[in-house]
Parts: sequence; structure tokens; C-alpha cells
Amino acid sequence: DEGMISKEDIQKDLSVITGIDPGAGVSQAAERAIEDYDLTNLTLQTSSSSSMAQALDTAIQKHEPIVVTAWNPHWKFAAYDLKYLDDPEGSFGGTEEIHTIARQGLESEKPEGYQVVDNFFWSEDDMNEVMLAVHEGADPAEAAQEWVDNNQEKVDEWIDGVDTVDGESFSLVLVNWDSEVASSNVLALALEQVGYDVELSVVENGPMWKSLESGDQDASVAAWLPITHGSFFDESKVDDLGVNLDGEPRIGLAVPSYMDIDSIEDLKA
Ligand code: PBE
Repeated sequence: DEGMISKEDIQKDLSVITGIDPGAGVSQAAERAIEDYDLTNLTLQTSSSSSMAQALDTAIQKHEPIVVTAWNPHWKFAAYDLKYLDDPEGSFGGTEEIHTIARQGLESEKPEGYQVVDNFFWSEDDMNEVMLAVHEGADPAEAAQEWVDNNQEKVDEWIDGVDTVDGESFSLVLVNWDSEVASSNVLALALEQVGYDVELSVVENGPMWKSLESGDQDASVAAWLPITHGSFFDESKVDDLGVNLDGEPRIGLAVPSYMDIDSIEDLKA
């Protein structure tokens, strides 16, 4: 059962793009791709990151065709032999940036916390380390703690010169995406090191942006720009604290490498 699956068989057998949560930017982009490439034979099936990962695992065990909405950094590229499909129409944009965003007023109201989230910056390799540990079964908070224990010198750069506080609350808002679970849990530990009592709030993508605009939440490290969350960013009054990841994040459609196609165009029946 080791052979390549031909383009003809893929077009015959595939009826869905296996997606994640409907609010994700990559879901919007996948709908865009269905239009741009006229993929009338496919519909986007939304669910969650974990169901997508489960479906991907099952398909690979069975050596069946599957196309998923994908992004990196993400552990699936280390766990499986996957390839992004070329996107000549640019439905998914190009290289993205992951930004830290905060509610307006945070800088003056919680200057110490603001400084820490503004300083937060790590690499794609760092993020992958935490994500892989979680994928292999670690609790996210424990995986983050282990990374911090092994990389305190990086955390020191984020908290260096920041005054300590005495148990003040600080809320980080995120969506349940593996990449953002990793970054938010690590940043929470850095904020705790300067004395904050940190709460992580997991919501959907739209509500995440709204909760910062309304001031209900303090900050987030989950903003993917310019394409993935471009429309949310344009519509929201939030402070953009800039890039927090050194790497080349991107979104797109990915397939197991045993599928004999290279481009989104090849999905059209
Ligand atoms: N993601 C992970 C998100 C941003 C981070 C690519 C799944 C999205 O599509 O909105």
C-alpha cells in the first residue's frame, strides 16, 4: 500500500477539504480558494484543530487521500510527511507574521505587563519544541514550564528591567490552535515571573479580537498578519505590538506526500 495516489484517483475520491474551526483565518482563505480555483467538487468541512489532526492521522494510516487546511509552525510537519500545495492564485497569501496585540490603554494601566508582552519574541524552533511536547502528551502548562526551565536566558530578555508587581491580574486571550497554545502558555510564565496572576482565556477567533477591542482582555500573541487575520485587524481598534516570532509562518492547503499532486489547481475535478 506504499504507492502514490494519482491525480485522477484524488479527483474521483476527494469531496471535502478537512478544515479546522470556522472562525480561523485559514478557513476563510480555504473558502476563497474554492472560489478562486472553482473547486465545485469540494466543500470545506470545518471542525477543530484536533479533529483535523485526527482525520489526517487516520487517512495516513489508511494511505487514503486527504487535503487539510494547514499552517506552520505546527507539529504535523514533523509528525508526518506532508507538502503544501502550490497556490498560484495567492488565496492564502505568502509568508505571514505572528504579532502581539493588546487592548488600547494597557500600556498606561499595566506598564510592567505591557513591557513583557511587547518584549516577548522567540523562534519557530522554540515554538515547535513546546508544540511537539504537547502533541506527545504533555500538559501545555508543563511543556511551557519545561521550555522556560531550559531557556531562562530568553525569558530574562523579556523581563529584564521590568519592575515586579504584586499579584495583579493579567489576561491573555487565545484561540485553541496548537501554535498559540504554545506561545500563550510560555508568555504566561514570563508574566508570572514579574508577579502577575495570569489567566488564559480560550475563545473563537472573532471574539478574541472583540475582547481586546472592548478591553475585557489584556493582550494576545495570536494575531497572524497581513492576510490570515487581515480583516479582523482592519476592523478592530487594538494596539499592534509587532512581530513575536522569528520564522516563516504560512497557511495553505497541505496533503500527504504520497498524493501525486503539487498544486491547488490539481484538486479541480
Ligand atoms: N491558524 C493558526 C490561525 C492562526 C494561527 C493558522 C490556524 C488561523 O487560521 O486563523
